[in-house]
Amino acid sequence: MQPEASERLEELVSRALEELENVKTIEALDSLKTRLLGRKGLLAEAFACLRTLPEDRRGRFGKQLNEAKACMLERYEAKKRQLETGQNANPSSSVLDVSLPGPLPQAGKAHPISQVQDEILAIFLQMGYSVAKGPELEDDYHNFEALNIPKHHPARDMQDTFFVQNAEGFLLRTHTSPVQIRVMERLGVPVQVVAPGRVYRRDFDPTHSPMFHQVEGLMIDKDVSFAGLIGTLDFFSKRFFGPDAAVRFRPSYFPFTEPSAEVDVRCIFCKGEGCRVCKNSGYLEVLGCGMVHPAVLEACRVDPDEWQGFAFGLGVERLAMLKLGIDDIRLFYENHPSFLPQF
Ligand code: 2NL
Repeated sequence: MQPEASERLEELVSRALEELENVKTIEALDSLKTRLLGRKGLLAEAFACLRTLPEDRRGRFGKQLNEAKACMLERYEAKKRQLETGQNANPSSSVLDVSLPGPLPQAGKAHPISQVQDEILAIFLQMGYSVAKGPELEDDYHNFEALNIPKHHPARDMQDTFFVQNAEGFLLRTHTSPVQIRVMERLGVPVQVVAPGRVYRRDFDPTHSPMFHQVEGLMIDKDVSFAGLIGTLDFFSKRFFGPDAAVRFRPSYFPFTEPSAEVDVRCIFCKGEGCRVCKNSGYLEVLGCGMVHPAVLEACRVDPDEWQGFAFGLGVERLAMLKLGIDDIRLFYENHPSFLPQF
């Protein structure tokens, strides 16, 4: 008889449990299982000892063997579940499953103003326009003088300007028209461009921001007419607001165009019935336009007897607010994480 059989079994179980605990892969776990619990495994050897024991001790040792087997099997099953669900990073916890996908990082996308600006540009690109860019820091000549707005002309008060301190004659552009002046200076005519970008005016309330975005368009060629302007902006409005959009031209004044017009689109909210957004007029003012003033052509060394053209300017924020149903321009600049993903 072996008095130490029971102690040896205890040692076997404790080593086995330790090995089961430390095993890292399902393959290793299964080969460990064979070594411990297989037909020729360590436990089977211990069972074989049973016959060598005196009869009066077999019962107790047999019970101990069965408990050892159950204990190892239970640890084996638990470890197997753990490895299969990838819980090995924290073996003491069966609650944490590190293989579960975490919260997805929020994907970035274009700002709603960029989205609307791109949408506007895409419509004009389809009509054959090219995109032109230019500096936001401009000089008095390109922002005003060349656009038929001489010094001390009251039209300069129409758009309160940010002047650059200690840099006489420099300012933040109040519109993107100077970009088109530069295009005509550099490339001459004919020309068909849209100029998107930031512009700056001293104005701040729920519908005005000191910085906003404009898209201006310019088409100069021989035989360009007001009819072409109407057709262009009607096409644009229907593409942008939908096929039901109807435009209306009202006489207006800009120093750089003659004749000038303001373009309204039939209210997209009430379909012209009259509502809060259109202040019961049934129409929404969306852009300004006109035939390019001969003085502007002359400033760019273009002969107005030979060439004519039209130009238009629209505010991206204004169109975005109408299209997206937003009533406060400041929402675009606060970049609140609950505002941006809605678009
Ligand atoms: C408005 C009105 C307008 C233009 C912009 C333009 C540019 C050149 C020559 C002549 Cl280079 N005109 N631009 C013309 C008419 C209106 O904008 O209310 N924009 C928000």
